[in-house]
Amino acid sequence: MNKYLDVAPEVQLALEAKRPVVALESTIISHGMPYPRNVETALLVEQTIRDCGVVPATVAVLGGRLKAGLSKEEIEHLGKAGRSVAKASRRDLPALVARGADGATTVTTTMLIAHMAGIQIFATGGIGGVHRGAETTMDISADLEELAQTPVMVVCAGAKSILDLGLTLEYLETKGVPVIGYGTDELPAFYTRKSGFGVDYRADSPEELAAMFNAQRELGYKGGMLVTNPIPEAYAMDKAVIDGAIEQALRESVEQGIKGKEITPFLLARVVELTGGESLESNIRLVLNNARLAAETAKCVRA
Ligand code: PSU
Ligand code: MN
Repeated sequence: MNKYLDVAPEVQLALEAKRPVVALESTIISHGMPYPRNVETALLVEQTIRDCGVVPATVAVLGGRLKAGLSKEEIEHLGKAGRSVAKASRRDLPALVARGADGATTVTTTMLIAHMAGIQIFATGGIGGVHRGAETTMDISADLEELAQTPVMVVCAGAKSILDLGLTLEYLETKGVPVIGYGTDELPAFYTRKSGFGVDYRADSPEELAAMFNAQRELGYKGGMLVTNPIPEAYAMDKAVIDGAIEQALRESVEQGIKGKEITPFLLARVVELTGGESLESNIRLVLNNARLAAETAKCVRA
């Protein structure tokens, strides 16, 4: 066990008994949604996982400790702190740990800490990827590198078109990360069910997803697997509405000179504002949908 890691007792008991656990990230709480919906959603996601008979482990850095499994109070603290909490990617952990500081974990650091704790499955909303214009900015999310080197299954709703989805898929292919569509041959685009880009493989049940992941582990791969689960039809957004909001948010980010780690949180928040909160409802629904799929899959994955 890493000396900086604290695994919550409930999570530790489940892991020791080889019962299923699903990890959850905390940047989605602090930087991905406004308070208090972020806290309500984080708790509802945990409850959804429990209702499937699986133990949730929300991940964060608190007082310099890497936490796998948070209390309600700790989730409330991160939700209230919002964007004032550090967004913690791989390069941030050494300083946060050394300083005893707090950090909200991205997909990258949630995978990293989940793996340290022995958790194999992680559910979230969307992942980071290759940004539009990356051929000049070199803005490529560390999430893709983590998928290349850490053996955790990430269940998401695809990627938002704030990213270049085609280049994101190319990057994942180069890194040898399998991209699986759940019940679809097409990469979902987060708010909408289709992107126009194909996935590598399709799986139609949690058992099938787990079989692919078990095989990947037993082949000795070091990297992870990306499962893309389309938003339920009833909550999908109108493509023209969401595309318009994303285009405007991207224009404003350029005009305002937003850079580095601020770009993704800026775009996420602007898209919510520009759609008058409609995108927030979709976002919550798709996260719950991913939590359910991750929990059902975790039950079939070999411990
Ligand atoms: N994309 C989303 N929602 C999110 C994020 C990305 O649709 O909440 C968050 C995740 O925590 C992800 C991080 O890991 O942003 C990626 O940030 P960056 O692009 O700076 O790597
Ligand atoms: Mn970036």
